[in-house]
Amino acid sequence: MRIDIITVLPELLTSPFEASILKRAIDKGLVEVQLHNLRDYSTGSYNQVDDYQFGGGAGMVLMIEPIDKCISKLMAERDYDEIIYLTPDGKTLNQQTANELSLKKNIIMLCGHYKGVDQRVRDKFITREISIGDYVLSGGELAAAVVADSIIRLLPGVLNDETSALTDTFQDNLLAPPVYTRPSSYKGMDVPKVLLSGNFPEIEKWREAQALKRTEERRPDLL
Ligand code: 6GU
Repeated sequence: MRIDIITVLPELLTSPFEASILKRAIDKGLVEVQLHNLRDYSTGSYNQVDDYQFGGGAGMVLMIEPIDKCISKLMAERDYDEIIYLTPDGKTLNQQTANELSLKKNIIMLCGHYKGVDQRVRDKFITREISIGDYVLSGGELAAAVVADSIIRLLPGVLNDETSALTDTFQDNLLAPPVYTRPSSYKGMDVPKVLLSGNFPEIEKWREAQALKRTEERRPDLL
């Protein structure tokens, strides 16, 4: 898979891909992530990528021309399955969308900024608009990192234990059960006995019951 991210703040998007699971996925060649600085595609005199909105009103709008130049250059190099615009008025990201996107080959992500992008960019290029929740961020960069992380960890070979994404919270619309590690007793706090029993059918039954209980208590909307 290849992910191209178009942004006015590439420096906000370097560290997420330079550590831990995402770095390993890139090092193993399972995914390629390329950052594109929109300013490199500006046309005007002083690297301009945004301008005042027609009709008046506060806030700058990302201009169509640099975005068109950047996206058109990428599209001339390969076919893209999705061109995603990160925006608080998009569809809220969930595990199903992450699963779907993890099956794609080439994806462009465009990070919004200020008041957003010229609507004509959305009309002409964008295949999907994604938000990461009902709150406002300063720009789409952190959202792009979240979406990329949710996709990349699902690619075959990225997680150590291939099955572990299958037991994630949300993969079956249930929250994950509690987990424990050594010591089995700490300052009077004991690990549930069943987990130490070695009785795997019983352990599985306990985990399912705990997952259901947790979901009923915390996220009844998922049931
Ligand atoms: Cl994708 N962008 C911005 N600016 N704010 C957000 C968001 C995206 N998702 C939630 N809040």
